Amino acid sequence: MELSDRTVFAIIACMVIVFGVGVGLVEMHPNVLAGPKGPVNIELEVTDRYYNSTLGYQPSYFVVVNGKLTSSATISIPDYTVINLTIIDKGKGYNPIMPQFLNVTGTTNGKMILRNITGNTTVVTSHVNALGHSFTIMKGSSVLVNLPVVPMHITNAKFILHSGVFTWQCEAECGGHGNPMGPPMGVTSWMDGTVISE
Ligand SMILES: [Cu+2]
Repeated sequence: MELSDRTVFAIIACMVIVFGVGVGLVEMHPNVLAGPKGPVNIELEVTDRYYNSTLGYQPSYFVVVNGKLTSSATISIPDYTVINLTIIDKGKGYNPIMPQFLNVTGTTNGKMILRNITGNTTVVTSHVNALGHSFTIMKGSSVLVNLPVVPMHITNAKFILHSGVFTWQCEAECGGHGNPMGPPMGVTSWMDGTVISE
């Protein structure tokens, strides 16, 4: 069987493309081919802290490091790694939110584990009926990960991020004193910040 010039050209072109994609993947990140690393545990806590004399105490996200509450302004996580995220909401208040943020988005199994803070109820779910806050990771205007955070509950879910600088924010109307879209909504290290995945 003789292959026509055109067929030979097509085969060579395919080989070049496959080789190029392979090199591209390896150069992009070794874990793309090797599979994600992890899991790496990240723990967040939502609890009240003093905002100012007008608003008094308001809910705020913290990163828990060795049992201590630290700033949530920048949350650094390893890329291409399974992140095992736990969020404990010590607040008691429920807040309005756009309905899509009642859903779990972007986790490895599309679900999260929701445990009562006292540990006596645990459910695996992709939706809640009401929440206090959301932990929402955005790339521009698109949602990468959304976790509904329920008062007096512990939220736990796994997700993987590619390399990049993203934003995190709470989408609930949790602003204080008759201004639900006001502070601490949109305030860095309270209900808003950066996620660096590298
Ligand atoms: Cu909030």
